[in-house]
Amino acid sequence: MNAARKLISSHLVSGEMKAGAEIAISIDQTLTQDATGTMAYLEFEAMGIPKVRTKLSVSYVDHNTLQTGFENADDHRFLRTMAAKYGIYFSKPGNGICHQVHLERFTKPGQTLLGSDSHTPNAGALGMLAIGAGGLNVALAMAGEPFYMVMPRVARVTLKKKCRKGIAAKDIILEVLRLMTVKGGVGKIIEYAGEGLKNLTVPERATITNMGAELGATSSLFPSDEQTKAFLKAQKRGKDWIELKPDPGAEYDEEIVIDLSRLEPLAAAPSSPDNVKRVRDIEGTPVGQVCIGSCVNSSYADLMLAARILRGHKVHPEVSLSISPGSRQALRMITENGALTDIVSAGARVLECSCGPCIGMGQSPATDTVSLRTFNRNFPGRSGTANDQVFLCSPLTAAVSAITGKITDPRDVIKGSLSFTLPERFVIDDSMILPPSPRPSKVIIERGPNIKPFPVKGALEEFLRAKVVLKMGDNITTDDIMPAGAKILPLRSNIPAISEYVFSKVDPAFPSRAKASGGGVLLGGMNYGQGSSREHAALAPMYLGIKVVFAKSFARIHKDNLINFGILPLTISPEVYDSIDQDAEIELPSLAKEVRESSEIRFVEVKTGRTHRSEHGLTDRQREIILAGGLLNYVRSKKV
Ligand code: MIC
Ligand code: SF4
Repeated sequence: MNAARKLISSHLVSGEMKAGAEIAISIDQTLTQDATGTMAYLEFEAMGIPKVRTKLSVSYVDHNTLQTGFENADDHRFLRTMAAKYGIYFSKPGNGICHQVHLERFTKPGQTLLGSDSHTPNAGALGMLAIGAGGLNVALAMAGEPFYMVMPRVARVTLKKKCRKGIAAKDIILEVLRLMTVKGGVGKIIEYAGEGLKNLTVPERATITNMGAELGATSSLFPSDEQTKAFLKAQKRGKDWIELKPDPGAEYDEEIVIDLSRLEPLAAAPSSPDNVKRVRDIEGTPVGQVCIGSCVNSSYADLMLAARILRGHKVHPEVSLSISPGSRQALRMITENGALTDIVSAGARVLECSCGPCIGMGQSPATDTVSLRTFNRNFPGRSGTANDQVFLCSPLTAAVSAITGKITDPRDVIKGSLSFTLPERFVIDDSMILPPSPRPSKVIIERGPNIKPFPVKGALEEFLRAKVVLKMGDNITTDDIMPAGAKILPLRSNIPAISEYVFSKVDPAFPSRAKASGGGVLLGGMNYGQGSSREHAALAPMYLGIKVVFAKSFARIHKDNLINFGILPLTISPEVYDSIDQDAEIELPSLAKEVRESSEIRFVEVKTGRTHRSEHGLTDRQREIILAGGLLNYVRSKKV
């Protein structure tokens, strides 16, 4: 068995481990972050369970940390009291980004983790089966329910030899993205193997597993080996180590081989993480902003690399450089060893330990300027600036370019070796991680006026007549559907208010059109709903009356979120996609009956009278969820 199958088999609750079949696995740990967490905890609360039933659940505050009104602070207080009451650890705002802190303090090889954030597979760096999901799925896992998913195929990425000077882990995952594209990982776990592993430290591995989310992969995984042991020991968690490796001769569904010694510095050009170019081919492009941080590249190791490069230099006069450390541990360590002085002396703007610019919480770039970021996503407008030009690269490329003012190949600047070894002991201070209350019955949940109950849909319609309210192209992201940023994110606990921003970057009139036509259906291309796990991208359209999404194909997490909130995802052929226009009226004459009895759903275009076919591809369980009008209704009917 390969390592991924070992982890699945040791947690298998039901189903057959055959690629494509539905399986259920038990979940040991959960994590939530504030932007998805408030909904997840409202959903958990609605289940009426007194205490989480996982081995460990942690609630982080890292996204909505910019407090420009009462909303975010209210949410933080709600999350703190919920955690105290229900047996959950609470990581306070300022303690760091969920994935970085979880890696440092909680990730355990051999266990499973379900997180309400798409980059949860970051923890795969430590030999954990870590999966991103919608908040409702995480709420159910906290209630002790297994997690249902399609049994993934396992792809092996074999890393040969060793990276040369100036090449970083980010270049490895950008190479995988170049080879596989943003759709290439759908339905797969990416398992890393090969001699190249022995030189890759856990933080470097985390850069790679983190950005597996951009491949659309279910998860990414490294074996648990000597590097893992060393990292855990340095975090004073040596006893959490167990070995996890594939059996000799283990089988994989597909394989990619990468010769690390031939890698070049790479960057993802605007506006997709798979639009990968050699830095050599874009060097000289003037840069207005450089941002170092985000969960993919904000570890102590990343900050040290940036600090080594910046030491004794000044940031270019026309560049704004910002650094957001991934955790308070990383920040404290660079403070104590003086690296922060190098960063500050160079002229960097030091931000708090949070997601920050990665989710448009400040630092939006100036009009028509290039922003070079060490982040994982450069979807259009995600930075907060319309028509932005965001390039994604390694901390090495970012730091050298901040000095030169233009995209620069780090190999031309870095003299001598930058390598340093990870410390034998990280600074350990968990005082910003609050344990659950010893007297939960005494804890009162504090809810501000921004926290509104979540909407619930009724059972699936037997007959539907609806308008195609929006037709879209391929690779529509959940950032397109439900944008984030400093203005909209504070409304994550208030579905009626946030629904006014659905598709606001693509078509600002969408919410009013949807409401005027009494809801309707959506039409998307390939890989519809890639990116973030935000269930708001399903909940808010559901609130506006969207009943069905037709698309050529769907991204995994978003498809699950649509089903969870009773919106039917239907797959159509490219020909059918081409023949239907926006504003077309359609009828689904026997909707619920066909969902119940068949895998094919017919629909009629009212104007032409033409009948088309679509497939729902739902498992029996998903079929029942859709018929019930969503997962909460289904769970209630089953009295889980
Ligand atoms: C993101 O990177 O897009 C986010 C913000 O972390 C999301 C979660 C969210 O939308 O709250 C994710 O990756 O799932
Ligand atoms: Fe936060 Fe960005 Fe990571 Fe999402 S990708 S968790 S917004 S740092």
